[in-house]
Amino acid sequence: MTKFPDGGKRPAILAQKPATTTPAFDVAGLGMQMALRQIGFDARTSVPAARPVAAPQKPVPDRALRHRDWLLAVGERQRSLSPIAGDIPRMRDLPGKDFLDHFYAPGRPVVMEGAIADWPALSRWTPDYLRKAIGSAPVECQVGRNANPDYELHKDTHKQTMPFDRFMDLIAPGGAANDAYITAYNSGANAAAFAPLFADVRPITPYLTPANGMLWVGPAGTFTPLHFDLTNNLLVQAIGVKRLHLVPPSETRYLAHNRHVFSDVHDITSPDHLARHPDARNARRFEVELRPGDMLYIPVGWWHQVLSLEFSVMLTYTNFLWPNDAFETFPSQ
Ligand SMILES: O=C(O)CCC(=O)C(=O)O
Repeated sequence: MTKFPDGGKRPAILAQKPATTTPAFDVAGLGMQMALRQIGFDARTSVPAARPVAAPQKPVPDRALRHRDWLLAVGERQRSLSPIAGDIPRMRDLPGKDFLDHFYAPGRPVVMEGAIADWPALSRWTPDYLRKAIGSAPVECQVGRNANPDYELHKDTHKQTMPFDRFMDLIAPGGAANDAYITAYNSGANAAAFAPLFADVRPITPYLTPANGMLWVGPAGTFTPLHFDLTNNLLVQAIGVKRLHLVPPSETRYLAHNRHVFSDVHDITSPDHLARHPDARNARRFEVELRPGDMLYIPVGWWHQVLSLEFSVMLTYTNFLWPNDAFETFPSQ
């Protein structure tokens, strides 16, 4: 913890990469906070309602689009000057107010290390425990993904329902790898089967309203290709390690974005994919390892791809304390 001149305690920022020395947590600067106080602004009491997002009535001219891309590129380069604004920091004990001010509202990702260290799930959710708790209750999962390079775009065609213990047999070591995965997309159908597991989790009160998360269960080797979400998302890692690559929305022009929320560059780390989409080499990207107990905030519009390095159980949440309705105005055409 870093003690600040106003007596407030703020969490220390942790190094994203061991080689980088990171400064004490001075987000947005005390100077800015003092200036805001001088004009009577107190973030603790004033969280303004989100302004509506209006779609333009006429097509946006090419010139305006070129200016927009220029401005996005300049902004990203400017952010890269700062290890806080321009990186994905790893934090501990991040109060809700600091999360809102420095990450949720500005739309910057952050890892919150050890944020769910007190959840019984972390020690309990072994494959054996899950088999006992859920048994042969029917669960919906995504299956047959190996046969279709666009398994995420066509996710409806990969839905299948089977007893949970059969799913666990399917993904046992040496088994399905990326072929079978229980994802958030299946969570509506799986609420009853997974209900016993929610005795092992705790509410995340600084950031979320009370609601169950959406469960992702899969073996080492599941891969979710490069895409962005239409909501702000909180990824909460209970079991296993996942490796994510994130790309800021400002880099979209490099990512062959032709279909819905997906990039034609499925894997931005793959030499083959980069050879097919050489522009993607120019995109600024960040690697994040999410370990048991960690949470990652991914703001709406941030590209990400996710690889499970081990058997993994993760939850995702979108029920933030603050507005999260960007999907309502997404221009899908
Ligand atoms: O963990 C995964 O495989 C994908 C998670 C993800 O992309 C998401 O929640 O948007």
